[in-house]
Amino acid sequence: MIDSFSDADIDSFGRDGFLIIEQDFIPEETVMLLRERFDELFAGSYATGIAPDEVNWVRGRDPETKTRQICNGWKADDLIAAQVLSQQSGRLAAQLAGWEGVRIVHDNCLWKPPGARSLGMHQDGSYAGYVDPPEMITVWIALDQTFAQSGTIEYVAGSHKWPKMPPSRGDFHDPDDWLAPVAAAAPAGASTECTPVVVQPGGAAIHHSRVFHGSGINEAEIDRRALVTHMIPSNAQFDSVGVDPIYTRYRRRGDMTMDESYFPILWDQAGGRSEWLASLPPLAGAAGGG
Ligand SMILES: O=C(O)CCC(=O)C(=O)O
Repeated sequence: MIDSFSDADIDSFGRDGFLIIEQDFIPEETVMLLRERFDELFAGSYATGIAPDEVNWVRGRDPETKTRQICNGWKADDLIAAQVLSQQSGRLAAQLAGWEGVRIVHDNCLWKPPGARSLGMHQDGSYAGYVDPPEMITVWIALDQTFAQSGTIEYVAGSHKWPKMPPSRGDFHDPDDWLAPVAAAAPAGASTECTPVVVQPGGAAIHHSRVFHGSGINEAEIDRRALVTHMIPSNAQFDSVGVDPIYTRYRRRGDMTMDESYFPILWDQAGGRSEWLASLPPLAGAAGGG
C-alpha cells in the first residue's frame, strides 16, 4: 500500500489533474469485503439502520441498465465507512491537493453491471457551490479489474485548467452523448482525448475537482464497481448563499461550520482526525487504514 507520493507523482497530478495507481491502493481482502458490503447496500439492507443520503437505483424500480449509485453509503455501513473515511485516502489526497488537511464532503458507491449505460462528463467542482471554498479532491477505488471497454472512469488530461462550467442541466445518467460536455467546454485547440482508468481490483485514481471525467457503457462481461471519497479542505465551511438540496440540510442556522459527525476530518498535518473515526471497525488486510 502507498504511504506517500513522489515529486514526479505530484508533478504528474499538477499537469494532468489526475493520478492513476494501478494496483494495491487497498489490499485484495478489503476489496472482497467491500464487494460483500455492496451486495447488502444495493439490496437496501443497511447495517447501521441508517439510510444513505441518496439512493439513485432501486432493484425492481429502476432499469438494470442504469448505473447503480448510492451517495453516503458510509452512513449505512461501518465497514464501508472504514474505507471511505480512511486516513490513507485523506493523507494522500491532501498531499496531491497541497492542503493542510481534508474532510469528507460525500461518498459515491457505484456499480455498473455489464450493459450499464454511461455517466456524462462533468467537473465535480461544478456541484460544489454549497461549500467554501468550492473545491474538492476525489479518491476513486476500483473493486473490479477495469478495461477501456468496461465503462471505467475516463479523464481528459489537463482539463482541470479549463474554466469551471455551470452544473449540467441535462441528464447525468445515460445522456444522449456522454462526451458532449467536454466538446462544449474545451478551449480552442485543447485536446479532448480521454484516458480510461485501467487498473486491478484495489487500484485507484485520484482526481482534481475541475478535471472532466465520466464513464461510458460497460461493454465487458464483468461488473464495474467503485468506491469514491470526495473530500474538501479540512477548514472548509458551508457557503452562506449556495445550497445543495440534500447536503445543505446539515447546515445549522447562522453557523457555517461543518459538523464532524457528518463531514469528519480524515487527516490533517497536525495529526488531527475526527475522534469518532477511531470507533470504526478495522478492515481486513488494511494497514493503518482506520
Ligand atoms: O466511476 C464513474 O463512472 C464516475 C465517478 C465520478 O464521477 C467521480 O468519482 O467523481
